[in-house]
Amino acid sequence: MNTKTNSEKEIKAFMSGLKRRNPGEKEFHQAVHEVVETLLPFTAEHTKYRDGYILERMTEPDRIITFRVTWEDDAGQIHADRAWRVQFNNAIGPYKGGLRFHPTVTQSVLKFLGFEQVLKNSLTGLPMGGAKGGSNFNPKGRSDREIMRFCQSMMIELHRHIGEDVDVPAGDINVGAREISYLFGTYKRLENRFAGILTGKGLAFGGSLVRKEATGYGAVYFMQNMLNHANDEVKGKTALVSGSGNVALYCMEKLLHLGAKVLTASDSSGFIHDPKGIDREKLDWLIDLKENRRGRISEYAEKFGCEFHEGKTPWGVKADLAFPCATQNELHEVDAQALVKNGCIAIAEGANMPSTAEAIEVFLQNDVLFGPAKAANAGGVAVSGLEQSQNQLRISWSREEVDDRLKKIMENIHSKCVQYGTREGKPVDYKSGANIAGFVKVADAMLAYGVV
Ligand code: NDP
Ligand code: 2IT
Repeated sequence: MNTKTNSEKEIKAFMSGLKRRNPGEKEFHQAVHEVVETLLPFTAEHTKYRDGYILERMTEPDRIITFRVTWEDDAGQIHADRAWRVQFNNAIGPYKGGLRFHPTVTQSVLKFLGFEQVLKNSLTGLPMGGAKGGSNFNPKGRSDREIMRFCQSMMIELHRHIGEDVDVPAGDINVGAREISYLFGTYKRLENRFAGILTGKGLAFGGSLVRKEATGYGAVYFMQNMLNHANDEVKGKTALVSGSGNVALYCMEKLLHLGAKVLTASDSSGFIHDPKGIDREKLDWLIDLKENRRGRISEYAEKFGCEFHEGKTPWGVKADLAFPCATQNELHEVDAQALVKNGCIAIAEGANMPSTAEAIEVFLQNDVLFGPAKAANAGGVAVSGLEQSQNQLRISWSREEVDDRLKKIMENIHSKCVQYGTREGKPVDYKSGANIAGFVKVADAMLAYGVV
């Protein structure tokens, strides 16, 4: 039997065990499958990891905390939502990862995100373990006071599970500056201590410059590294961006800084296509719309006279680069085929697991440079790590200092992917490179600890 068939059998056996232990958790299965596909062949060659049962141990979270969040809306109606914190792995540092508020949040979604976070955080080179949390609470249409009461109630339980040396949550979908502030204010009252137990904080109370921009900027820096490595550049390229939240907006900003033209933006209702490009003035308007007025993307089309495509994603538009920055599984096989057909040369994933497994296969088969989420969007958590360092030292670095560090971290992540993902006569396989490089550091720490 050849090696390929051998490893295919092993992958199948591994996945059937994982599915049996985690029934119905399809997002978690998807995230693990994408990783073991690369890692089982690798551990077959580096047998200390296989003999140490590392992959089996790494795909089982350290613990999952589930709790009820009870809160009262403005009309006096009581609600009971469900929340989780999945503390996945702290082999190389305290747990670290965001909190998501969205009706699609399930234990499976948080396990996929927590698992990815372990490898992503390892890639940053900073001492951070991986975790994820959140709630199926739907904040859409809720008043500030309702959001505040929800966050306060959530922290009443969460505070006993976090700490600067234990677990440091941050934002994710629908958890931004406003929510982090409410959560932090409640923690401070409950514990009577001022400490860096959350990142993404306001600048007045321990936040870091560039944290808000870091994920989007980082994704563009990663793209720049991929293109430079292939003797190309971002300047002069056209780009598709999906989403219009934290990651998407600052991805667009950095694309403008580097001289690219951004053609699209979206939200869950559809996408806008602006063939003239989203310039600085339009982006400022969009940032205000999304960060302050909490409006819908269709308003952009009305304001600037371009097309709004209801219920659609932007992947059918012709462009050189694509940045999926909204959510998981937002880019399917047919979308990948459309991108390839239209001459797209590179993808950097700003969101977590935005491309389906089939879509990734299309990119790799067609020699499109593919920057996977755990590498391309690691800039956000990396600057969270820098926020933690600043908090511990009780100092604040300048914007330039943080941005320089972010650039260097993204460069290092790119180099590690190249180290493990270089293929003879083909473009770098960033997917495999990121999986192996992220894995090795965590796995070595786990081996060193013995059987625990
Ligand atoms: P935001 O809440 O700021 O923005 C999310 C954007 O995606 C919104 O435009 C939202 O539209 C859209 N969106 C959300 N869910 C869906 C859906 N089911 N279908 C279509 N569109 C959707 O979140 P972030 O920008 O922070 O996060 C975006 C992605 O980036 C997520 O995958 C997140 O995990 C990832 N990420 C975030 C980091 C961070 O630092 N914030 C770091 C690394 C990764 P609408 O408003 O209509 O819901
Ligand atoms: O997915 C992610 O990396 C984040 N949401 C950011 C996590 C963090 O701790 O900053």
